[in-house]
Amino acid sequence: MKLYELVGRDKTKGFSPFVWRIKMALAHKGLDYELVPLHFTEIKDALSFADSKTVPVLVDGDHAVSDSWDIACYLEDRYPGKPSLFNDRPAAKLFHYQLAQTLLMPLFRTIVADIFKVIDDQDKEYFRATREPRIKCTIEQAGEDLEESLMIFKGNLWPYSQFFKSDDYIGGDNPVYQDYALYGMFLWARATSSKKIVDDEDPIANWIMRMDQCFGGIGGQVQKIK
Ligand SMILES: N[C@@H](CCC(=O)N[C@@H](CS)C(=O)NCC(=O)O)C(=O)O
Repeated sequence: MKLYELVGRDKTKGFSPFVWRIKMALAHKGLDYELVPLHFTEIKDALSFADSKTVPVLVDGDHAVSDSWDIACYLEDRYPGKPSLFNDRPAAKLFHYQLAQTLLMPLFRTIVADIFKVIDDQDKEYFRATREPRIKCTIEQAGEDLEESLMIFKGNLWPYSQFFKSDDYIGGDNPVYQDYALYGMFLWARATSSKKIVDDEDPIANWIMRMDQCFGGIGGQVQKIK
């Protein structure tokens, strides 16, 4: 299997939140794969074979699957004998989409100036041209004026803080797809930004520590950028 991922100047450090959830899902299923690193500006041409303009793309034999949700479903359906990624697939799908607006978007605005620093020079112009319309200001303005987006992000973390006071994983005793989708977002932030986005005493911090230890610590190996 091959998993296409997004990298910055350091080609060994993939940071896409969408790819990280699939790395965790592959580990959950116990499947081996080879990583193919891509810069932003390489994605379109490199993935035209899969008719995709975004990572992750997974190639498994003759099958090329794009989009993180479709990849998770593909893995579940193709490898039913391996541990299941879902307790409840429709609930996981709803979670997948809820995450995008409630957490990923405000976090993106909070760390976009930091992401800009880690991406490769060849990607900077493309990143600015495509991302500034999304955040409706310049990357530099977002970097200076991040209090509001960080406050929205932290406010939207509230249900998770409540949940992890008493529960170890969204999956119950073991993590499932929703844990990986949420965790991927924190790895994205850790790999690109030095900002503190979760307070130490928040129960989410303990869940992140548990997630860091899963599958030989594949996520835990991601160092907070200085
Ligand atoms: N819906 C997609 C979103 C994936 C996505 O947005 N990936 C970003 C990297 S984090 C990407 O490949 N962007 C390419 C670009 O902006 O040109 C999924 O869940 O797989």
